[in-house]
Amino acid sequence: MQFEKVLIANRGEIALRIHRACREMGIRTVAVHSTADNDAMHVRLADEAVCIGPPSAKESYLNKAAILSAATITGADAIHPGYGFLSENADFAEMVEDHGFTFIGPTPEHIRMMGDKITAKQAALSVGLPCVPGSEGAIVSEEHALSTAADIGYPVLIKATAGGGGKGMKVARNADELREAWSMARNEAQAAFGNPDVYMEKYLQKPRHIEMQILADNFGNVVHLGERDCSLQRRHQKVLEEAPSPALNAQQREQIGRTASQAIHKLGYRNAGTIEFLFEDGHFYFIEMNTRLQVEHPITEGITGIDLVREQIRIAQGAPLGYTQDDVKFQGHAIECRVNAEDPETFIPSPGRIGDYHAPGGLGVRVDSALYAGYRIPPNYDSMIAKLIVTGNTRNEALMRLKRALGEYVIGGVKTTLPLHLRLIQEQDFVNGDYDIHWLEKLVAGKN
Ligand code: MV4
Repeated sequence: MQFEKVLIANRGEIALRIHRACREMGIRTVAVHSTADNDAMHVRLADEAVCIGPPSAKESYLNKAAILSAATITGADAIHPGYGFLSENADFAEMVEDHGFTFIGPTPEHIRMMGDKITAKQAALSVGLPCVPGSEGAIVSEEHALSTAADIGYPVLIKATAGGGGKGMKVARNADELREAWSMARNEAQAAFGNPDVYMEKYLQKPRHIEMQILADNFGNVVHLGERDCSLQRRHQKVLEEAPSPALNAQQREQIGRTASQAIHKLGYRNAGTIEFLFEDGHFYFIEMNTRLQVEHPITEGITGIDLVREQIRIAQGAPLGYTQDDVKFQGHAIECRVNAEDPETFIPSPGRIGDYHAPGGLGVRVDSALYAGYRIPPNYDSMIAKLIVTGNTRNEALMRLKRALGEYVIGGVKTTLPLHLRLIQEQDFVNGDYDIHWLEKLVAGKN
């Protein structure tokens, strides 16, 4: 089925990204927006726009009924959820389909399976993905916690099954710490997610975060689009991502790509997805799977030339992939900097009116942003205001280009994390590709 009209259930740069793919495919677009976003660029660019509620995300971009109503009154064929908001909400995906629209993404069953980190890990194990040693399912008692830790060895990590993204994790280095960590993790998980279930893994001390992008159609065809290294994070927020990972050799890359594709095939998964691994001492360990388009998808587009949103839409329309793994050619290196409206030292959000605005350009430079001069960044949403993506034939070329492009970027009127990026890319460890998941945290704290 060819879509004539797609509703974009998101805002900001990702709403523009989806709109652009639709436009190039001859598909009309419907924007939805809160009253805080009346002047937002995604509203201006779309063919139609529907106001779905007040500024608070809960009453607008998370308002399932309002979004479904907007799809109904505009006669949309399909809904693209973007990332964040309702993108990994299985109930929403189900409602979308129940109302006769196509959800541009995986099935509600796969979203649900991967949303619960215990069932995700059980599924991963069942399809041959290497996992971090740990509990088989939930930890049901303090005694169970202690006996499991004795089996796998300290340090251990307690994670919330409803968590993900680092919320509700507790490290324990001995039995005393574990007794405390177990009850604290349960209480926090109950408070944060309404689900107290936790599980346990061996705590890996210095891993990198490497994730595999995959695409799967409805006919069992699966390709992987290589890995992204997302180790540069602060408080579980990614700051800079690159592809390929400077830490992998060709054989490791080939092996994890094949393993990931086979797993996705066995799961019967469809559409775009990302398998997250920790990588330490030459070994991969599955941690989670993301069932959405990710913020950092442009670096994968940069090294493969494949338009991920276009592929998501084609797959949702029921088209076969039309190419095999051998047809996917990897070329060069890509780096993405997330630019946030935040103080670069304290990371306190800095919403407000954009004054001067000048985005960099030139060969190998891409800026995904919904900013414009005079735009007022509302205080109600995520502080990411732009992504600067550069590509080069080599990592060094990409780095030089990134430095050049960061220097050109002018965003007046608000504080941004551009200075943090300029500093980060001058660091010798970063230039050498020598970093783990804790490196940026230490740099920001002045401890490197
Ligand atoms: C881990 C880990 C060490 N060992 N699991 C944090 C976010 C969530 N997605 C998984 N996380 C981690 N899981 C084991 N067994 C360390 C982290 C972690 C982390 C992972 C990726 C990127 C940044 C991180 C920062 C702190 C901790």
